[in-house]
Amino acid sequence: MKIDVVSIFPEYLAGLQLSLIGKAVDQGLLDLTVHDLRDFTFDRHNTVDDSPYGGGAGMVMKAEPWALALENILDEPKAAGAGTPQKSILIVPSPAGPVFNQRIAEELSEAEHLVFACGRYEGIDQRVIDWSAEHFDLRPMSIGDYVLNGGEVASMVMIEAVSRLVPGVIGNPESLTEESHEDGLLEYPIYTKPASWRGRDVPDILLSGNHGAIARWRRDRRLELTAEVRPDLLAELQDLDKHDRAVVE
Ligand code: 6GU
Repeated sequence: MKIDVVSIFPEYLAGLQLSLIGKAVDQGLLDLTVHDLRDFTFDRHNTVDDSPYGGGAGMVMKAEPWALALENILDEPKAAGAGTPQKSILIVPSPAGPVFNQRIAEELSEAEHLVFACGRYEGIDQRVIDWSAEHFDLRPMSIGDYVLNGGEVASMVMIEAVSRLVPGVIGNPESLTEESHEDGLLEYPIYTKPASWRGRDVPDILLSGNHGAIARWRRDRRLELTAEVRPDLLAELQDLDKHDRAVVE
């Protein structure tokens, strides 16, 4: 998967070189490039913003540097995949987008090319957003109902959630299926040695060796926890059997 990020703070994205994502880049599983929007300005001050037409507080990111940066990305050669090439997906982090979730992460993990346009200030001139829809599969995307200063942190959140689903990025693919949000339930509590710690014991059943009983116990804890802290997730689930329903009620 090719991932391009455009930002006026490319250093912000440096964290992506660490840990699993960094390793995936080193291994060639991800081709990740961070571009500095100011490289696409030609005035002495490398201006990327200006005051809003119609007045109002704050500044607006100018259209032309964005168009040049995005055209530069589209002009770069891409690895030839099988069949007809997919349109590059342009993700524009914005509190005014649909809210990113695990389903969307799964969908995006199958894309050949993702581009993240990190806006700052009050946002980007609408005309370059409209223009981009003619060249990209345009996806405005929020990461939750709160306000951030710019799209960098939101992009890192989405890149991490998507990249770990790309085949090979996580060593043990089983760890992907046994996770919160993967099937709509939160994860069960986990324990490691010692079996007794500061007067707190690991639940007996986990030491029993009875794998069926352990699986049932874990599912029950997941159902209980989800009912307690995220009843909204539970309401969306269709496949609860009679036993599941008894645990939740
Ligand atoms: Cl994606 N961007 C910004 N700037 N703020 C946000 C957001 C994104 N998601 C929630 N708040």
